[in-house]
Amino acid sequence: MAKTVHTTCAYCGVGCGITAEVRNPELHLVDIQGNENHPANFGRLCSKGSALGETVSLENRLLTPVVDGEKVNWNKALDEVVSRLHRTIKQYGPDSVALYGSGQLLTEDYYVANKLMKGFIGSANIDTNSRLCMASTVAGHKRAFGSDTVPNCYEDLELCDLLVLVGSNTAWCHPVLFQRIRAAKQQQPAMKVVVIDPRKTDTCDIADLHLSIKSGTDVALFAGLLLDLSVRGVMDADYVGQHTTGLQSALKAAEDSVGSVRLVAELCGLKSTDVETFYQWFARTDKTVTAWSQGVNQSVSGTDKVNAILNCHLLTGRIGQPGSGPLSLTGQPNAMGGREVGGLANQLAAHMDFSDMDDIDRVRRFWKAANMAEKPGRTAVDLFRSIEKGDIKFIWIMGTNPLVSMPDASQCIAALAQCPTVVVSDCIEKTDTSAYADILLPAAGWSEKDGTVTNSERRISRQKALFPMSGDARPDWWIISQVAARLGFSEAFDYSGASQIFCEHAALSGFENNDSCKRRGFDISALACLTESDYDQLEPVQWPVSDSQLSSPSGRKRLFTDGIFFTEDRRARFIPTRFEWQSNQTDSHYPLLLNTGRIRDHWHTMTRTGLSARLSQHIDEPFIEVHPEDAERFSLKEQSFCRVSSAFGTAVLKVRLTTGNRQGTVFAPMHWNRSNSRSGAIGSLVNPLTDPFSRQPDFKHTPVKLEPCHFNWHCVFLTRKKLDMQAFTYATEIRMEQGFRYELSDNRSMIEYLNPGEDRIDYRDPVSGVVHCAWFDENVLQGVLIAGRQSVLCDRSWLQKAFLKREWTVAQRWQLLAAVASQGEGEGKTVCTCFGVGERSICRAIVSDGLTEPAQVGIKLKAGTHCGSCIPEIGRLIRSVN
Ligand SMILES: Nc1nc2c(c(=O)[nH]1)N[C@H]1C(S)=C(S)[C@@H](COP(=O)(O)OP(=O)(O)OC[C@H]3O[C@@H](n4cnc5c(=O)[nH]c(N)nc54)[C@H](O)[C@@H]3O)O[C@H]1N2
Ligand SMILES: Nc1nc2c(c(=O)[nH]1)N[C@H]1C(S)=C(S)[C@@H](COP(=O)(O)OP(=O)(O)OC[C@H]3O[C@@H](n4cnc5c(=O)[nH]c(N)nc54)[C@H](O)[C@@H]3O)O[C@H]1N2
Ligand code: SF4
Ligand SMILES: [Mo]
Repeated sequence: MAKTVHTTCAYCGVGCGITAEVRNPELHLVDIQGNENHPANFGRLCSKGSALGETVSLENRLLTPVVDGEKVNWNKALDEVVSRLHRTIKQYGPDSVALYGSGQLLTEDYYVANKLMKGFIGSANIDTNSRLCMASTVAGHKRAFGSDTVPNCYEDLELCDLLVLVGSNTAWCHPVLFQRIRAAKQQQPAMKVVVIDPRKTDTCDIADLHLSIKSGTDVALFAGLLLDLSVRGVMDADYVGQHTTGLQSALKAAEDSVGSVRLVAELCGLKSTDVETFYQWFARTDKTVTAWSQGVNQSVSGTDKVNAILNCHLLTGRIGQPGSGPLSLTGQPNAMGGREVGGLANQLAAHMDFSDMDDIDRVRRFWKAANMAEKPGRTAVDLFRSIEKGDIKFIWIMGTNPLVSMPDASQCIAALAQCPTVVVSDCIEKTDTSAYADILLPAAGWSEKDGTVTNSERRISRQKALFPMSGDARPDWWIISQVAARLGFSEAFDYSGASQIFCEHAALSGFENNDSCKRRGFDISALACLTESDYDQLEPVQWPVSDSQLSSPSGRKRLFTDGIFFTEDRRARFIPTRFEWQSNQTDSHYPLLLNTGRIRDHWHTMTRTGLSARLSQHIDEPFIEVHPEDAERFSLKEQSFCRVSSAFGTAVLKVRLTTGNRQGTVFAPMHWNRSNSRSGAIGSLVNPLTDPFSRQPDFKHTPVKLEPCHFNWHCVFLTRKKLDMQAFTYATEIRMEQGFRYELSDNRSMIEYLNPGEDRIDYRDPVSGVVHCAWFDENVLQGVLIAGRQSVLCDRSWLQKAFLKREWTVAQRWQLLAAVASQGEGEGKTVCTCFGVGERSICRAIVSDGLTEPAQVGIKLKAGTHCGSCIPEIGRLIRSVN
């Protein structure tokens, strides 16, 4: 009998509810469906969520602790962590120790990690990958509202009449919200969507206006909007008068730096008429939601971008109202939970700060802290610099893969290589970061863990275990508590389970949180006394959840509806934002700007989505998107190789031409790394500048140069066994259902490194250098190799499917050797991941049946009818074919 478990998706900050049917817990067999009752998704899931069942195998799992390369038991591993920690603190003090965590830890893990560092080790050197993700929004919210509080909720994306999406590729990165928006727009065609992004992404599929803004200039656009609204007299004067301060200086700053619509258009590289249209729509639409993500946050002016947006909402009183307000779209499943526990180095805990001695004292008393930190710690980029300088001698990395995801990643590699102690807690054994670990600790992963996460609309949901923990893997909170106990703090870390930690966190949120102290926004004290079974049955709820006057016992959709904020005078602040260039600029050496970000079917550094064959087919190799005119300037062609270099590092990537990018800007995905690609990791190129307020890195803005790069040997190699790619200059590993595909290129034939089997059929042409080769074991296909001096053109998806086939006739072997699919068999590149429908099948159907709408393609082939993420791409195929 299958067991049904209601849990939450492992991936993005939408926080979709999942109904999992566990078919076999030992074999990790599970069917994943969207939970129809979960208020984030109402049954929907995207391609990544739907494929979760394919990523919970034991492949590449870290299942035992490892110390200095030796597998050991937990006792030994924990003793080693503690003795090295002790030694470091004794010799160099608590600030020589750091913890680098993640928005993918559960709230309970995060709470315990923060408590150990700030309350018991006595250093605030605990930062997290949320610094790379949400720090600018946190800083912007705090400057404007006095607290890091998201005022609005998902429903507002459906209720609004104007939706402004700034620096957000919602279609690929928050796909279920994108589906909700699309459905709302279909119901209410008058609703307008504006997309502000230098790239024409799939999100533009629903855009009425796309502002292809010059990278990094959003402050000018929104400062201009503030000015324009005030000139038009579109201002809620009562609201501004009663609930805000600082308007005049914000207007003055806007006037000084942007002045007129014409100047805004010039600064932002936009048409004046488009800017005018956007300003008009914003001015006349009361129900306006502005939602943003990394195009705003990951910038040297990220915090100012956030405040420039918030200023416009404050001026119009559009905050926390149905269908109107600002809504930051968080990235990770628990980035918000991390903000709530205070997991950033400049936060203390539960919306309390180091800037307030009363807060420090309050947390000290609540935790009965032995060594309370009293000042902020080091933030991510600074932290890795301090490791290299030798100021930090012990780092514990938990739930993040910084050697791929940090800017100037080569610097981070150098730092870890010489750090005396590197501890890594991960559920995956081989990652770019784990390669530098002295101690590896096996963490339980999604599907084995139990706890809570908070999504972008402040909704706390339960994540639950589907299977027993594998091998020696343990939850992160357990690992941290064991270390704490061995350090002598057993009383404060004597947790029996996640629910006990959650209750303590909830109690801290309500501790001395009333009007006689400074009231704090984050208050879930009504959940402080949950029993274990209450906790197990906890329904998704939006904080605050408290019995006190400000909140309500069953949570709240919207905040600041009454115009009361968390600043001392209870008024929101307008923040003067001036447009100034602070990023690195292009010059004759590095004439183009590198923008980096995400693709539809992969998650970050691919440690989990890279395990799914289905998710690996939509975009199978690292690439660089280049505008055709830039390509011509630098002698590049579609699918040619390109060396991309910045002042910090180099990558070799395949070119994809697109007119969607602004000229002068190129885009590369962040996902590929040294474990699955020889030259596709982009982190080493990204400049390490950070925003002065939030210290969030400028991931979207690095000057680079492009040079053509030629290889005279190319090969596609499909095999059931993993290949060591070290010998190759260009190599990418792609997961297929029955093994791996490798795309290889070099300057000489590398066939000697590839190992065809004995039972082999060969075709070799010494004149052209072409080699085709397939080998079998008892008539079961083991490998295929196709190499030559030109890049290999063949249908990869068809070759991959050949590995599923059992019996091979002689004729079929020949057909395989020729690598030519017979008519009607070739699917081409996967477009619809859910049903495995390829580009060629879709084009054939469009032509043969004269299809003109994605919905018709759906009826014919099912493509686009499950998660809907591929609908924009199907639309593009229809337009290109017809
Ligand atoms: N498929 C998938 N989904 C994910 C993730 C994933 O790895 N894969 N990760 C999750 C996480 S942690 C995060 S943080 C989110 C990120 O979600 P998004 O922020 O939506 O994703 P990105 O691709 O990083 O960047 C968004 C867009 O910002 C644009 N941009 C760049 N510079 C500027 C600028 O100066 N101004 C403006 N207005 N736009 C600019 C880029 O062109 C890009 O299209 O996605 C989450 N969802
Ligand atoms: N160039 C460029 N770089 C970027 C960005 C960008 O836009 N461009 N975006 C930045 C952003 S917004 C983000 S959020 C980061 C993300 O970057 P990372 O956090 O480095 O990426 P992940 O691959 O999600 O890493 C999570 C790690 O935790 C492991 N893991 C998963 N679950 C658990 C668990 O329960 N416990 C433990 N201990 N480990 C676990 C995974 O196997 C994986 O190794 O990347 C940043 N880097
Ligand atoms: S949108 Fe996709 S990745 Fe994000 S939570 Fe929902 S199913 Fe998971
Ligand atoms: Mo993120």
